[in-house]
Amino acid sequence: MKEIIKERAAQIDKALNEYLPSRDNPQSVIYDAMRYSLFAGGKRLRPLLMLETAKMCGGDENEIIPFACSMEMIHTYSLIHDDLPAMDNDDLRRGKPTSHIKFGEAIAILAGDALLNKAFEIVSEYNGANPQRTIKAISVLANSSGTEGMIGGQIVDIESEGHTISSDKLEYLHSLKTGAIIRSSCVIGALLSDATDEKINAVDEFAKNLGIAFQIQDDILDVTGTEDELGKPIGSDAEENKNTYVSLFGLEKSKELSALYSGKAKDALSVFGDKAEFLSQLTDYLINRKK
Ligand code: GRG
Repeated sequence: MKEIIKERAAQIDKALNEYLPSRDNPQSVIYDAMRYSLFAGGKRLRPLLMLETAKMCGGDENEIIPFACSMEMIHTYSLIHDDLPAMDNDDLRRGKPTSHIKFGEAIAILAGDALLNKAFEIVSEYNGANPQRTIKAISVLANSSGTEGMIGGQIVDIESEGHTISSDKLEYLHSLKTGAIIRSSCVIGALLSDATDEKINAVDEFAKNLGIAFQIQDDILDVTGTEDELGKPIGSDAEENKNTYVSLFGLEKSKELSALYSGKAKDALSVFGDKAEFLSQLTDYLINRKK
């Protein structure tokens, strides 16, 4: 498992490096800032999910590297902006000073914006075998990172700070903030592999539950992890009065919930038989992760 994760990360890193070289021009600092956050050591989980879903659906995962890179750029942009003083005001991310600490706020904002633009530039130039599916995949990418997806979840999160919300609202918040691009990573992998609607729906159900399980583990790690392991401060959720699975349900119940959702995720893969082995194992690996 760890070997495959490492190999996939190296494959993505190589492609990202080609898509985003340093440049010697008057605005060179923007490439430096984009690369700084992009290569700060993320797990490359979303590209991994996209590529492995494509493989499970019988597609050629190497064909969809551009989409996988775009997804990682969008994810990285969201982290840069999330760390800004106007949002979470964090100084450390992926074990390194956050973008605004290193480059200042203006460049950090622009680096996030530029990563988002670059992501859509890359996929709009994609020349896949099925143009209709490509357009659909671009629409899924845009939707999941926008107001009905990640940005929507971030809004609900910001507006929920400082008061306790219901468990339904917490699930709604996380299914958008964290879940939406995990879901679209998998759905795009299926779409671009010409999967049937039945298989796309199964993949969607898998990813929906995985996203929640992943977030619960993230909340657990914010309490039980170490700054060294996580590469970011721990206890920040409680400090910022954030609603989390741990604050709402406590640690033990959160662990049970994470097992429940990951079980549902794995069940959704049954239609794929043996081909689902890797994603099923990855689900267990992610809910037991330490970082
Ligand atoms: C600012 C538009 C905007 C959105 C911000 C995704 C997000 C919304 C904020 C990031 C903060 C956070 C803790 C989100 C929960 C999702 C999550 C666990 C992100 C971290 O993903 P990993 O663990 O990170 O895959 P790496 O660094 O490994 O890529």
